[in-house]
Amino acid sequence: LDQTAPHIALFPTAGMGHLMPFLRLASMLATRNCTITLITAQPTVSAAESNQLSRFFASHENIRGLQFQLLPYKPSTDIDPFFAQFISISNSVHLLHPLLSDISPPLSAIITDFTIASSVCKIATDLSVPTYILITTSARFFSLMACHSQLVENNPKNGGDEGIDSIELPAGLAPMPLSSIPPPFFNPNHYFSTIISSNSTSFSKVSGILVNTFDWFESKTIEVLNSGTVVQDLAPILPVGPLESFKAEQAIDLPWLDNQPAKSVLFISFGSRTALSKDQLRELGTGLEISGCRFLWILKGSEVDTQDKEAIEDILGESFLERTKNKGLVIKGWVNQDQILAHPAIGGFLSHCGWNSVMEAARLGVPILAWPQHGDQRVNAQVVENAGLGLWARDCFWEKMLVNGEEIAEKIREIMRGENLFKASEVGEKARQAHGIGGSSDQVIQGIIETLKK
Ligand code: BUP
Repeated sequence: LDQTAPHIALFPTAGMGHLMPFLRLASMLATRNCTITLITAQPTVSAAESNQLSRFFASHENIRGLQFQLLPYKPSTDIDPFFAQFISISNSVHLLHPLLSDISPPLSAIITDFTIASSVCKIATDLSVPTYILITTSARFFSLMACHSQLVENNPKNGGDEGIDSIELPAGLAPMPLSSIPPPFFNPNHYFSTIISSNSTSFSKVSGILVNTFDWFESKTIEVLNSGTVVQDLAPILPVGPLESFKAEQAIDLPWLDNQPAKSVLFISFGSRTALSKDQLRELGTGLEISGCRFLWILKGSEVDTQDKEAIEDILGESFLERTKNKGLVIKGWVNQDQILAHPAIGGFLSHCGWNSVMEAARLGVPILAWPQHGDQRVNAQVVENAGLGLWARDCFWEKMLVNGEEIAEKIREIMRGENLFKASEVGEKARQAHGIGGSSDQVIQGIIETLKK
């Protein structure tokens, strides 16, 4: 046993988009001989989270779980259940102090999700333990969060500046199209905004800000953030991505996919928390049919999986399934996305651009057809396009309420026509270099471990 090996506690919050990168980081640090405690807030919001946690602990006997029972919390207004969980965890976090003060061996650091960073930072300071944040979105979206208070103060919408189409960001950061910024960002009373404002104060107090991205992919943004000119005393930005999947991420068993030609299938998923309207789902079905393209579609009917009860045929219609049975497969429920993206039959990914999905596609060199919906997704879609990983058809996949099947078909054909339009395989090569031995992200992770060795 390495006596100097650090003991690191990781504390994710709610939603698979926040949980997955924490599990991947925990697994990776454990393979590098760190002692790992994973704090899990109970109860979880979705079944996907509790199932994933069970699988993770079953396959990582060396990682300790610390179940953290939350105090009851009833939000006064109707809010997103995942946001409610962020607040509930923050409200309960003081109860963590006694659980962590006695832990053995003593903690070397806590890595927390951004959404609870301020409260965790307070506890960690009391325990004399350094805090790190793991950011689960792009460095580009992080730069917006870092400048949140300045941007809200100078809110161009408040000033009535009609016609403004992009806003200036501080010191060397590229201007941001106003339409890419989610409207709740500018509303100081909205939970989206209060979660950012109450936690961004910790950016100057923590020892480092890990981001699931890699130098090559977002080099300019990372460089500017680390130049010290954006926010005073901003902790160092530490790109550690793309985080790799761990061995027990449920194997896929899809004989249909195994029988499809190489790079012929479009994979479709809008992530774990985004459900398109029923009308839009049907138009997407029409688009797939018109395109004639093979597809594997993970269908999601409601925001939280435990409420997702409707059968596939009730959403898309029996006749659609019958007509497309030789071309495509529609699945409801959890599948291992990372393994699907790694399958040789997959040639493109129609994605909402949740950041984990983007990093998985980057690591596996799969071109993305971006159809962002809300939150950070439009900013992420722009990063995808700038890096050459894919296409964001703004005019089509955005401006209108309902995108019709004809338009969707055209974009699907465009992305599936071939990699020569994009440089997805080059991106994959750069991503593999970054997390391979001696690569930029590998060096950052090794540097953090060395710093934490006693
Ligand atoms: Br759905 C689904 N299987 O069936 P994102 C998702 N995932 O492995 P989101 C599966 O969950 P936020 C499924 O590979 C990714 O690691 C997927 O995270 C995995 O989007 C993660 O892509 C989903 O960031 O989260 O769920 O919308 O809103 O937090 O970005």
